[in-house]
Amino acid sequence: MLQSRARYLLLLLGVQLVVMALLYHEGYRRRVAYFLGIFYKGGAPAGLGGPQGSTHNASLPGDVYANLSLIARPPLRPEELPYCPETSPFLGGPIRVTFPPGLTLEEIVRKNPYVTAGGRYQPPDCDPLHRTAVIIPHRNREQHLRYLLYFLHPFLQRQQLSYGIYIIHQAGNYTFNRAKLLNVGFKEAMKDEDWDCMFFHDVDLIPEDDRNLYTCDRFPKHAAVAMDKFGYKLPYKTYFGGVSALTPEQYMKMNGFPNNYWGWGGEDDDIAVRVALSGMLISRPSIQHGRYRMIKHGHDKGNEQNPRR
Ligand code: UD2
Ligand code: MN
Repeated sequence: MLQSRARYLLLLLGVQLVVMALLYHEGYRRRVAYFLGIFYKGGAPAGLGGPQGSTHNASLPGDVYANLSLIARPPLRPEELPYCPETSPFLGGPIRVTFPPGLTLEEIVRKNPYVTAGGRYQPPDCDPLHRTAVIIPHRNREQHLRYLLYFLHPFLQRQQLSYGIYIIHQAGNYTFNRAKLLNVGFKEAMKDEDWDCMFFHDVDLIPEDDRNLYTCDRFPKHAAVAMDKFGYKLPYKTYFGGVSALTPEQYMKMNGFPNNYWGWGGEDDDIAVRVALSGMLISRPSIQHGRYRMIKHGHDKGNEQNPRR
């Protein structure tokens, strides 16, 4: 009797040791992530409507700032933060895009308290799985820029990315060169940090669904697949304009973008040809997620149609 009791206790001790060894092996952060996972399993945090959320109605576009107040810094040191989950609990699906009148940069700063100088952000509550730089070619589009920043900051924060936004401004009045500005942006951003994904982003395109993830894929990604200006359809199969994303490796493999397209048009098709010539395919989000509104505009001075494209 005594012997079998001792054997039972020994077995219990053994099991305990194995469990402890496993937990140690997985590391502290994974353990915390596991417990947070249990916490989020019952649905997204209250009132949030994440992808598994019980209250979310995917057909109703929501306020892009709705979930941000739920993101808070826990009382942990940075190295103690758990990894961010594979799917962010802060996603809400379709976004309502309306342009607030009289919007100022100060208002955008006020609404995005965790963004630091240079348009940089780290999730305060978890260790991000992705680091994305957004490169925006720009000149004389101050109002469009304000609207884009107003939507893009909370959009990226909902995705729990580490990110930086780079505005690449062409000085002077000489003919505009979008693709060359994108090359400049790539080079400058990579001096700052080892980004794992670069988003090349027109200043006038507002994403309309936060499930359109600003992360890179196995192949160069064309993200702006469904724009209002093209009736929410792809205009043609090899179209690569508007918003696209490459890893630094993909960018190097295709030798970047052309520098010699001055003025409007053609550079996006050239980029698509470079992708194909370097033996890569184009990856795209679904037509439901890759939706964008283009802010209406006329032709810019200094970006006349390029006759030699
Ligand atoms: C289309 C493509 C765009 C590009 C362009 C041809 C869409 C939504 N986008 O844009 O990716 O291939 O054709 O060059 O179809 N910009 C300035 N200031 C200027 C001129 C241009 O900031 O004076 C920037 C800005 O980021 C703008 C982008 O360049 O969004 C493209 O220029 P656009 O918006 O005038 O051309 P669009 O809408 O025909
Ligand atoms: Mn445009």
